[in-house]
Amino acid sequence: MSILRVILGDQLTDSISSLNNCDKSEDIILISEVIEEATFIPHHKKKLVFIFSAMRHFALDLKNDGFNVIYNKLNDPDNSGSLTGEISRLIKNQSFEKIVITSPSEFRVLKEIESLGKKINISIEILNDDRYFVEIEDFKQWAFNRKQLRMENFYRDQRRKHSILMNGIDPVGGQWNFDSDNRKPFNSDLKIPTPFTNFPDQITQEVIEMVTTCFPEHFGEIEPFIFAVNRHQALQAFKLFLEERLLYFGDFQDSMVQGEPWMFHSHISFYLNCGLLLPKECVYEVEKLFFDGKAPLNSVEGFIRQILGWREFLRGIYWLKMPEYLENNFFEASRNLPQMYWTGDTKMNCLSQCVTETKKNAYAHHIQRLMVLGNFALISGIDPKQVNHWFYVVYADAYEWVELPNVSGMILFADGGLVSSKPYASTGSYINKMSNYCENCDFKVSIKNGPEACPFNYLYWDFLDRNRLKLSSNFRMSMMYKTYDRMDDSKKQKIRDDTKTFLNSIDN
Ligand code: FAD
Ligand code: DLZ
Ligand code: SF4
Repeated sequence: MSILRVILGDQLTDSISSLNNCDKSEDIILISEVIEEATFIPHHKKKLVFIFSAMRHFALDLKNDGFNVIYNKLNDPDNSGSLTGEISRLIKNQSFEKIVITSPSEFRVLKEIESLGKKINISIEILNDDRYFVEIEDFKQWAFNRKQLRMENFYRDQRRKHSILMNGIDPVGGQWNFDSDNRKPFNSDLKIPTPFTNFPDQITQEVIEMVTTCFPEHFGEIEPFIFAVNRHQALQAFKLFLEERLLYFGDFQDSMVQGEPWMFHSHISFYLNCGLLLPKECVYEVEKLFFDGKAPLNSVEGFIRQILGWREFLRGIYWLKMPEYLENNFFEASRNLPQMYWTGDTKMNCLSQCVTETKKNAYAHHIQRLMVLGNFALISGIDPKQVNHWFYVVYADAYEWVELPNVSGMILFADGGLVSSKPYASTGSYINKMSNYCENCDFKVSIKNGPEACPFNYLYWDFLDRNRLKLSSNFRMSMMYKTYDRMDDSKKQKIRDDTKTFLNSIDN
């Protein structure tokens, strides 16, 4: 009897474990577009176009390769609307020996599949997702009995284990981490290359029409749609990064430039997260370029750390701590997310730029997410659930397993320090150092108080003051508390007053 092999929208690779030993003459592959996955979180329109188009292209590639694929489109009249509904619909009419699926990347979907398994008479085999460097069980063992879970220790262990950028037992270049070389402010003489651009083919155009009709209320702009939508194109996009951007990736990793959303980043997170690219191939390719003398170590190490280090570490944290991780709110923050996160309508130029670019591209690079959008949400005390919702909605690379630990762990410190040793909070001076946003802002980054002052400047100190009980024992914060304590009372009062006035103004 044949096996039913289910492939989800973020498992779009023919090396996915659910296709292992697939009998092309017997087995059936099921891929389904469903309204539930598109709306349980109202994804950015561009993300919807990307996922549905990539799913359709992948199904076509499998068919051309001789697999038996059943592809259910979103607007098929019999579509049940949910992933488990589509599996149930098929097994009603056809007998299978068993169902095989690679473990879903999100807790919610895993639980749905497990609960379907309890209701039906066919067994469901849930296989490990072996696209990652680290299996979930191995992460749990690594974490077991450790006092602190730190990315840097995890990353070094993975470098040793997989022998990546190693010289025997030592890291290549004598250092594990070249971050101190990777904080150069942008040099305006440099030309930033144009991003990989793929024009929509007929399949993508049909999807664009469908998304425009079915999801008019969703956030974001569809056009221009330039993403790769199949493996071949995603490999081209990655190659372009290696040829044109990797050289400066490290140097300008933390820079932000007005009107330059793509900088020297790779723009491959969408492809990695849905399966069009594989993390291992990207890491090994970049490592090879270093050993061949074709790429500098600070760029290569920085890039590899993001994937082998941060990406794998945060996935481990997600599976270690779900579902409780959803409830974290260390600072008991409760402010509503201001409307400007949706509209970009604010006099704060840095925020306005980052939101506007996010709306247009379904992308913002890391430092925009961390030090502008994240930093503001942290220091103004916005409810973590609302911040998570926003970050989940707006980016084409957003999946809960990677979005949630970045937001609740890295930016909001809502997990009380599981992911970060201290909150990534800063005044406007960091944004001014790493960007040219302040040159075009109505606020003045050099002014600390009053209506002209950069809001980050007082919000930062008010955040420290408000959360003294929770933060002052953190030795990495002690310098900042000493600085605050040296301020006279009238200065402290100004900080409180400015914060109150400003936050009231954005609430209204
Ligand atoms: P590059 O800068 O070129 O980095 C290369 C790759 O490293 C990325 O493609 C990505 O796969 C990986 N990477 C880098 N940083 C991280 C990180 N912190 N966590 C996990 N992987 C990382 N990344 C997502 O893939 N999905 C998300 O939903 C997401 N949400 C985020 C939310 C916040 C608040 C923050 C601060 C970061 C978030 N990130 C997320 C991480 C990071 O910002 C994006 O992976 C990166 O901006 C994607 O662009 P890129 O491909 O050009 O990355
Ligand atoms: C993101 C997404 C969207 C928008 N739509 C679908 C879909 O219709 N069918 C599907 O199989 N997957 C979709 N996905 C990706 C899933 O949300 C993703 O596979 C789960 O989040 C993994 O747990
Ligand atoms: Fe942002 Fe402040 Fe600079 Fe304006 S002055 S761009 S609000 S950091």
